[in-house]
Amino acid sequence: MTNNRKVNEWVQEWAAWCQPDRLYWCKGAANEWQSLCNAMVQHGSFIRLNESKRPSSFLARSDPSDVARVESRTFICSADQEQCGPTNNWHAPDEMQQRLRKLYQGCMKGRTMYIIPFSMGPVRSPMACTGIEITDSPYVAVNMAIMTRVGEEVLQALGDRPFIPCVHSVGMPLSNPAEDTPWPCNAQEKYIVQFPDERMIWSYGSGYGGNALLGKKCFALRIASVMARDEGWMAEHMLIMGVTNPRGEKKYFAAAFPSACGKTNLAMLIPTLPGWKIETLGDDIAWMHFGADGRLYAMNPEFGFFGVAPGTSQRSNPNAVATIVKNTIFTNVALTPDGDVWWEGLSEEKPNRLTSWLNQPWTPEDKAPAAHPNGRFTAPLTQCPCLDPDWDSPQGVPISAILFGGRRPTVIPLVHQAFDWSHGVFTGSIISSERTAAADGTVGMVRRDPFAMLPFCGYHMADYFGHWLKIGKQSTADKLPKVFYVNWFRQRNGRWLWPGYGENSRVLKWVFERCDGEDNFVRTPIGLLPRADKLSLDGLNISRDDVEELLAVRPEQWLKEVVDIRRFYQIFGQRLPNELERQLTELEVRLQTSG
Ligand code: O2Y
Ligand code: MN
Repeated sequence: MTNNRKVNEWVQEWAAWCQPDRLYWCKGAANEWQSLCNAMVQHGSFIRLNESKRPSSFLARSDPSDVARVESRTFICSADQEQCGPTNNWHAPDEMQQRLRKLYQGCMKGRTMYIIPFSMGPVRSPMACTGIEITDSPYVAVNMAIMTRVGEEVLQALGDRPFIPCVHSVGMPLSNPAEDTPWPCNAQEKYIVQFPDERMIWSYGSGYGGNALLGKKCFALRIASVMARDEGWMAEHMLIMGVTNPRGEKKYFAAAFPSACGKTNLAMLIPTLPGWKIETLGDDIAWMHFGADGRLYAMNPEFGFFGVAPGTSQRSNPNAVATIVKNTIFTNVALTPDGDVWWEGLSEEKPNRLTSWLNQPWTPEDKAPAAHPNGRFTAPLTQCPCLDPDWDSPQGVPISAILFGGRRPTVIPLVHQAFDWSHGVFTGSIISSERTAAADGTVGMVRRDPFAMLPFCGYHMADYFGHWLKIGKQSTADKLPKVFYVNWFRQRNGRWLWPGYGENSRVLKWVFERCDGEDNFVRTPIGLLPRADKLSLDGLNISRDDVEELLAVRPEQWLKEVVDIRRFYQIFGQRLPNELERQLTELEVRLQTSG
């Protein structure tokens, strides 16, 4: 209970409607987390991992039908359908509320309702916002306690101010506790619903990740993007990192890449370049506000990592491996005979005998993977060995560079810089990835994911482009972050041209030096590219030919790209800002008149 009358009334109203057997107010203490986890072990929802190998850590296996975010069941219910835009699913808010109210009635029978007061951002930071999630899932309660700042202090700091109400149910009421399953969910009906006008979130039927941990994509991106539009700040799908050069000079970068393009790896990168250092502030979400000095300051609203396990290894991301050594919840990965976890890519050699994420005996001969490709770890930020000293700063950190990127085997060079902010907004609006391997016959298809926000923007994407352009008018060019576009994934005949991982520090160095205004570039029709002698390649086994290809800008390929962008922009109709149309035409003219 709290002194905030609105909170109490809201909780009582929902308790009366959902009819849980009991209420539990989460206080956020370490012993509370342990006892909730113990109770889940007792119940069969968690397996405690071998204490001597992975202290205080647990494995959960989801229902096989509930393994990822479901975009088809994600809705933006704005009163005005036009506000939702062509890239989101819209539904009329009244009708959606009626439909969901019916589903929520009695949905928590036989269960506990957990009330989770949480802060996105450091409690009492001027950039932080408070949410309260009610849920009938203890899995959600213990994951939220890692991913956000939870507890009594949050309610005290809230006082009698408003909060973002977040309602979640797995949608499986119990008439008899013996009917429960380790991972309750509703196989028939799933809804992940944002109401941007009321600034509230209702989720039903799924217990997994972004569908259920409502502070993450639902609040910190979809609802926060609407708040940011209305209040003049930015809620972005971006990592935040500190970059220090050998002279000890430090800058902060933010970077947006579509889901599953290696943001966590970049955020925790160990540079191969001597004397350079990377420190992590966040791997997924950045909230950015202007400071009094006219610079953009970024803060990670989250408190933990919800990272993809498969592919995470000592080679790909040693800092992530060190982060998850204790106090970690693993979901949908494999279990080793000695009570530890394993997933594809963790080690080159596959263990002889495992229990798969489907709780089946598994051997290396099995065709299906032992871990689900979207298997996850939930681990505290504070356990990251390369955590930035300012990770918890209430004012955030000043951003010098924004990096956009995607997976493009051709056309897009390793790195280029936008001419200015508006051109940078154009580059963000055309982020794309190309399928290089797919079972569904879409290989070679370019998918646009503007600002990596396509599934996460809570309003009309064309208005969101307009918001970015407006942000650029709120400060001056010398104070705004410089904008870059990177592509680690360029190929020739199916062979990667760039080694990636720690070697990406070479590109970060060029970006750093660009921020200092160094004369290290050549001007091309698409932007500023590294002068070949100014990209540090010492000690890298790469041919001149490959470097040339990595930095090649081919007007004939780019003119085809222009056609594709023009087709993509058509979905926004008249609402597309004229400035982006102008940027596209100017690019076309520069390409036509080049060389
Ligand atoms: O499948 C899920 O629910 C997880 S989605 C996710 C989790 C952490 C960071 N990013 C993402 C994403 O989809 O971008
Ligand atoms: Mn993400």
